[in-house]
Amino acid sequence: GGSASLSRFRGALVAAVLGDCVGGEFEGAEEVPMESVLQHLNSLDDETKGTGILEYSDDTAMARCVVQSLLTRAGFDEHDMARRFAKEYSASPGRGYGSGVIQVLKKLSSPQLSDVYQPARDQFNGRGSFGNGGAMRAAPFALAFPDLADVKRFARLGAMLTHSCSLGYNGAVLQALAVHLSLQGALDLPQQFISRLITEMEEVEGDEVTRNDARILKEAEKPFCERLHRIRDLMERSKVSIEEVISELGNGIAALHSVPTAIFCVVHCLQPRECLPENYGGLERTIAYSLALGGDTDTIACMAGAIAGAHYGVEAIPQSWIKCCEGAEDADMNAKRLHMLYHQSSLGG
Ligand code: F2R
Ligand code: MG
Ligand code: MG
Repeated sequence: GGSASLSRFRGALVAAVLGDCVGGEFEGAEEVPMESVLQHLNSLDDETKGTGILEYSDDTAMARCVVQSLLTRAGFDEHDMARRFAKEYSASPGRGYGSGVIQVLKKLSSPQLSDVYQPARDQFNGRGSFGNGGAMRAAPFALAFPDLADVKRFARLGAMLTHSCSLGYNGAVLQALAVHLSLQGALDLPQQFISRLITEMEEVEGDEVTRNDARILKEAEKPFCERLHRIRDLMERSKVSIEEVISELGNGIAALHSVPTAIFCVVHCLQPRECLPENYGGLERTIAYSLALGGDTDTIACMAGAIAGAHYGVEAIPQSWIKCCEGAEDADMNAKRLHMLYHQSSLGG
């Protein structure tokens, strides 16, 4: 489809859910042979194997709250979004949430709470979380707001409801920016796509708070920019092993060790790769490659899925995969609603 087409919206939201559902199988695994990944994905095609429904985890549970809040309020409302996170957690606490964020979600359910950002600020002795929980649910901000400045502003605020460390919320901004650019067709020129992300993140990471957090955590002055430069270096190499990707970019639960990794998975899989089946299209390659990295596979595949889905569109997703994943059909319906909201806003509403 063309720039910001309905197919791209549906692709982004549905492929994010698929990444979460199929990635759950390997979350936390240190090594994941590609053979095991392909076996898992092939079993989704084979109705006789009766894989059953793959359940979504916290990644999708929270993204659904973001979507519902943005649609119901026709924009960002921090109180409404916080209330939805708390309600969702109390209804389904077993979705595999991060061990720290649970405290925030419990506090957010208190009717006495006036500042909805305070529980997140109290995390980790006041340092705030740098986990990828803000980034894993950031894609819907790119699907609700056509304006780049809005995407940055609201992805940041939405993440800050649980993640007050700049290395957490800036990861959410980067993920939302990647989906925003991909929706516009920017992945047709992958080098320029990364350069644009660097330009935007130079500004995002240019503040005193980021510099301070980076210094305390012994990271580069602009940590996400530095990782984007590493992606550019990896893209220039003719061969890159999975071990090198893990050592350069990471596969962990921190936003810094997973958002750039998800972006790399997408750009790396724009072309056919030796380690992946020839009959796979780009979206299937991206999901398979994300799982083969091991570590935080549900979240990396979810974030890579959103960016790749926005590029390839919903037609690139195998129907058999959609049928196996809890919440995929809901995501498809919600993508249509977000598409309407986005195009209403771009008319100046
Ligand atoms: N939690 C998981 N997976 C682990 C086990 C799940 C398993 N399926 C099960 O059911 O047992 N996955 C989900 O968590 C990630 C998102 O986490 P989020 O929302 O960022 O949580 P949190 O607790 O804020 O941060 C995660 C961990 O990072 C470390 N951390 C964060 N900030 C820190 C800081 N300032 N100082 C020290 N450590 C910090 C802590 O270990 C946190 O617990 C996704 O993968 C999602 O799928
Ligand atoms: Mg999860
Ligand atoms: Mg995860």
